Amino acid sequence: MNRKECVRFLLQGNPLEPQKKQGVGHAPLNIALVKYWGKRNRELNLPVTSSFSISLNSHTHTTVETLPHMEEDVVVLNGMSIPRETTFYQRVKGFIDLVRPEKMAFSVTTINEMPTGAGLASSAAGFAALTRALNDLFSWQLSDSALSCLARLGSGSAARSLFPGFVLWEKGVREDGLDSVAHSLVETWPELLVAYVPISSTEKPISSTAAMQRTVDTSPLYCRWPVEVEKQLQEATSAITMKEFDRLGRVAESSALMMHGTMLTATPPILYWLPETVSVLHQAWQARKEGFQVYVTMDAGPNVKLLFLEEQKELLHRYFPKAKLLSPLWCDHALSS
Ligand code: 2P0
Repeated sequence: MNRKECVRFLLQGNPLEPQKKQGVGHAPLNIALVKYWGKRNRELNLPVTSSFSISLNSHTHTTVETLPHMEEDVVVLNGMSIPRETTFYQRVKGFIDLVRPEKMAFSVTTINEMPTGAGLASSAAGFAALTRALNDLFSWQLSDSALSCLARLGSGSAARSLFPGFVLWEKGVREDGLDSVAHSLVETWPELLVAYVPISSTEKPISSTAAMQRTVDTSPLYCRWPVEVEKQLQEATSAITMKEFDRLGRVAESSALMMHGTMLTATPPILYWLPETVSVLHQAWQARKEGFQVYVTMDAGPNVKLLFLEEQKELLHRYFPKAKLLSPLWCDHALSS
């Protein structure tokens, strides 16, 4: 099954034309605690392993409208019109092509609550919000699982940004990927906090899509990745059920370091870290020795995210003066509107 066939299957019995002039959708950022790194099917963004994230109370808001007298889509991000030659424009257009009625152009207007300069701008929240906006515009009656499947076709990690709280994206086993969808866990943990240390917001030297592919294709360590992720997923969910913060922190930190380890051993090697990334890691390990139970995670970039408990919140700025707090999102009524 290719992307178009997959979408046709998901939309069976649903309107194939917009039912109103404008659709809106909202979706939260998410940070993976057990990372997604590697695809078993590149066209459908089917992952090699399941992954596990926490959604954050910082949203992307998207509005989609039909453009009756125009031939080309218009894409606006944070008030700036995006040129059609950019990868961003082409990815948005490519996603709309999957559901586009013949000769219909759209405008897509997106606002990120998180400033783009923070280096946390995410395709996950972007494609999840766009999926919800299209769902609204076309008045589809799709389940959250079907929406997660659809969002995944835009960007893998978008499958997780449809949901609040702790979210598990099941890798699935089907070739068509219809079982590769995410869902929230019932457990919440309101005392768990997240922060990030901004280090650089310049464009990545290599996209995460390309970096994970190179890692799968060339890292001699990658064969170990699926085995370790399986153990990490068990450990993370068990730590959450038992409310054992150190266990959760250790597994999240280990997942991030292992992911960067596989990249470092790719050919040519991939290193997103900057000198300051290493300094923040050392600061976190020193802070732990001194009693601040703080753990780090990093994505495909140099910025460091921190995990810690509310009861130690006052230690955050003592150890990390530049850190900015990001509250997790435990439930969000706006998401299902
Ligand atoms: C994650 N990342 O689990 C991992 C950890 C970055 C590091 O998912 O090719 O933008 O669109 O499926 O989802 C970023 O990769 O990649 C990502 P595509 P995506 O959050």
